[in-house]
Amino acid sequence: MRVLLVHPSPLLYSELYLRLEPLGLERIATAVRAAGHDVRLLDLQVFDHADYFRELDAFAPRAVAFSLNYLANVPEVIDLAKATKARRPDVFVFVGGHSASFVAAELLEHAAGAIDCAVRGEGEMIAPRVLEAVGERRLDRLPGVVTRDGAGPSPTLLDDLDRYPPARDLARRRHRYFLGVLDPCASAELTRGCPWDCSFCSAWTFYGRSYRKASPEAAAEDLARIGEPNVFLVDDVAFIHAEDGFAIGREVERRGIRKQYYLETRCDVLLRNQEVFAYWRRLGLFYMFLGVEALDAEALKRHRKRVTTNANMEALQVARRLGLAVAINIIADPDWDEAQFAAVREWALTVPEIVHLTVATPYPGTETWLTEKRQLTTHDYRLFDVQHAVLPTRLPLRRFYEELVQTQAVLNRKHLGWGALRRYGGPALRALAHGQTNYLAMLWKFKSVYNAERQHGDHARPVTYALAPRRLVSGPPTPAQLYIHQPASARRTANA
Ligand code: B12
Ligand code: SF4
Repeated sequence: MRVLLVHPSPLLYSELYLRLEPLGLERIATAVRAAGHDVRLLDLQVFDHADYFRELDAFAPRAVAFSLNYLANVPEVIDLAKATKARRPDVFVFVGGHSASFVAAELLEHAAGAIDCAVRGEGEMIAPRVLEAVGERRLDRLPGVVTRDGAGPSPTLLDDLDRYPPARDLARRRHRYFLGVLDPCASAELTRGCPWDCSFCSAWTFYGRSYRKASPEAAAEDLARIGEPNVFLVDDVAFIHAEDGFAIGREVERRGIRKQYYLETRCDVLLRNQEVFAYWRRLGLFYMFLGVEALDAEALKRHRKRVTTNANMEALQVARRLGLAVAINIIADPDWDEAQFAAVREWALTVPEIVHLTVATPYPGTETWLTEKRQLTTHDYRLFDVQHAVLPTRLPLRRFYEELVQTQAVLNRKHLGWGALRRYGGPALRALAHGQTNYLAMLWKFKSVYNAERQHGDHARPVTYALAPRRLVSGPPTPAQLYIHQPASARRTANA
C-alpha cells in the first residue's frame, strides 16, 4: 500500500531558533516499511500546502497519516484532512502523536468524517496494524485506536527502542533542519520517557512515567548513520543514569563518531552526574538546555519541579565550568505584573545563559488542565503553544505581551544579531561555506516573530475549531484521567 506520512507546519517557536526533523514519523516509517508498504514523508515545516496536494496527486497514496504533537497544529491538520477527502475520497486518513492522543475523540468530531481514526500513544507498533485493518470493522478494536464508532483498549508501549531506527532517508530538504548555530542539525533519541511528574508537562502523562533506553550499540549505530555534523538528542531528560550515558559514549568513541550535540536535562541530574556530562563534553556536547522554570521556591513547588533554587543555580555554575552554551526556560505566569517581568529581565541580564520564556498554559495532558482553577480565556487551539496567555492576565492583555516580548528581547540583545555573530562568527561562516544559511537568517528575525501586536492580535482571529471545555477534578486526578500509556502500577491494579 502507498502511505504518505505528513508533519504539519512550524509554529511560532520554531520560526526563530530551530527547525527539526520529524523523528516520530521517521520511526513510524521504518515500522510501516517493514510491513511491506511503500512510504513517503512530507514535512510541512520545509514544504508548503501546494507541495502536499501535488504529492497527493502524484504519489496517489491509499493512506495519509498526520502527526499531531502540538495542539496549535490541530486546525491546520483538520483542514488538510477535509481537503484530502474532498480531493481523493478513497484515501484513508488517520492522525496520531502527542497532542492527538489527549484530544483524540474531539479531533474526529471536528473532522466530521474526514479523519477515519485517531491513534493514541506511540505509533511504531500500531501504525502497521491500522494499515492492515483499513476498511475493516475491527479498526476500533485495536489498542489506542479511536473511531467515531468506538475506541479500542489502552495503547501498548514499544518494548524495544532499538527496533525501528528512524528512516532519515525519507526526510527531504534535510539541510533546512538546524538548531541555532548547529546548522545543519539532525535528531536522535537515546532514551524515551520521564520518571518525574511536573504539573505543567505532558511528557510523563503520555508515557505513563515509564523510562526506556536504546542499547549502547544501537544508539551509537544510529548516530553513526547520521550525515549531519550536529545532533539534537531529543530525550526528555538526558543521562538520568550516568552509567547509560557512559556506555553509549564509549560506543561512540570506539566508532570514532565525531559530532556536536545539543541535549536537554534537569538541573539536579546535571549536579548528580557531572562526570558523564564532562565526558560527553569531550565527545562533542556543545549546547545544553536546563529546565530551570522558576527563580523562586514557591513557583518551583507549584510546578512540582522537585528541585531547589540553590540546586538550579549550582547547576548553572557546573554547566559554565564545563564550557557549555546553556539555554534555560522560565515559565511566565499570566498573573505576573510589571515588577515580576522586570525581576526576570534584571536577572537575565546578569547571567551568560540564553534565557527563554514560555507562558504557563494548562493544556490537555498536563495535570494543570485538570486542576487549574482559573478559567480559560480562550479555547482556540492555535493559542495553546505556550507563547500565548490562555488564562486571565493581571495586566491588560496587550500590556502582558509587551512585558513578555520586552523580557524575551534580552535574549535578542545578548544572543542574536551582531552579538551572536561576534561570539559564533567562526561556526556561522563555516556553515555558510557549506551553503547553510539557517542560522544567519534567524539572527535578525526576532522582531518579526516575537511581536506584542501580533501576539495580541492572534486572540482576535475567528475560531473555527475550539478545544472542548475542561472537566476539572476536585481531588488528585486518577491514572485513567492522566495517562495515555498507563503506568505499570496502574496496569497491575487493572489486571488484578
Ligand atoms: C523534539 C521536541 C520538540 C522539537 C520539535 C521536533 C519536531 N520536528 O517535531 C522542538 C524543539 C521544535 C519543539 C518545540 C516545541 N515543543 Co516540543 N518536544 C520535543 C520533545 C522533547 C521530543 C519529541 C520527539 O522527537 N520525540 C521522539 C519521537 C520518536 O516521538 P514523537 O515525535 O512523540 O512521536 C511518537 C508518538 O508521538 C507517535 N506519533 C507521532 N506522530 C504520529 C502520527 C501517527 C499517525 C501515529 C499513529 C503516531 C504518531 O508515535 C511516535 C513514535 O512513537 C517532546 C517531548 C516528548 N517526550 O515527546 C516535546 C513536546 C512534544 N513539546 C512540547 C511543547 C510544549 C513544545 C513547544 C510548544 C514549546 C516548548 N517550549 O517546548 C514548542 C513548539 C512546537 C513547534 N512546532 O513549534 C510538549 C507538547 C505539548 C503539547 N501537547 O502541545 C512536549 C510533550 C514537551 C513537554 N514536556 O510537555 N519540541
Ligand atoms: S518538565 Fe522535564 S522533568 Fe518535568 S516531567 Fe516534563 S520532561 Fe520530566
